[in-house]
Amino acid sequence: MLSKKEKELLVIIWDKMLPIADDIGSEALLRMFTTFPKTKTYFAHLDITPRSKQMLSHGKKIVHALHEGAKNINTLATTLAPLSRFHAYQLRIDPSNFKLLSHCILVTLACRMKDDFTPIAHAAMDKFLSAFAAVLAEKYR
Ligand code: HNI
Repeated sequence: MLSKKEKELLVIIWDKMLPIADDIGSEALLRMFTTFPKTKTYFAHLDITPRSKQMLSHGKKIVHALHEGAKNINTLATTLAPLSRFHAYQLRIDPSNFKLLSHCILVTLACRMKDDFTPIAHAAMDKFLSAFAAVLAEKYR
């Protein structure tokens, strides 16, 4: 469970990331593809070389979705239902992959935020990403 303070901190962090959403998102994707190569199979139709146009634009979409999630954290399941359905029924992403990308997002933020990535921020973000991933996996039942 996220406390009120943690929820507020998450909105502050994601607000700050919005102007560099394409950087953050594409770095997280690159980390996922490098560290967990099987995830590349879902992106065979895109150019996944570092900082390609498609990597930047897809990365941006991911960060915008996370930002929306942080702003609507009390209604995460309803807010993310369309995105969950899309990943489950259209894209058919194995839900175990959500944890892998979550981890790569966390590492990316740790690198980018430097001293602002406090233990408090780390814990709040970890809880948020776990909740987000769990909701994305919800439509698979
Ligand atoms: Ni995901 C499309 C957000 C995890 C594979 N993904 C999207 C879109 C958003 C998004 C937003 C664009 C939707 C649209 O066009 O309507 N994805 C997220 C988020 C997470 C996530 C926030 C986790 C935190 N996606 C994953 C994972 C995989 C994945 C783990 C596979 C390993 N996603 C895709 C693919 C697409 C996609 C593939 C379609 C890309 C395209 O442009 O064709």
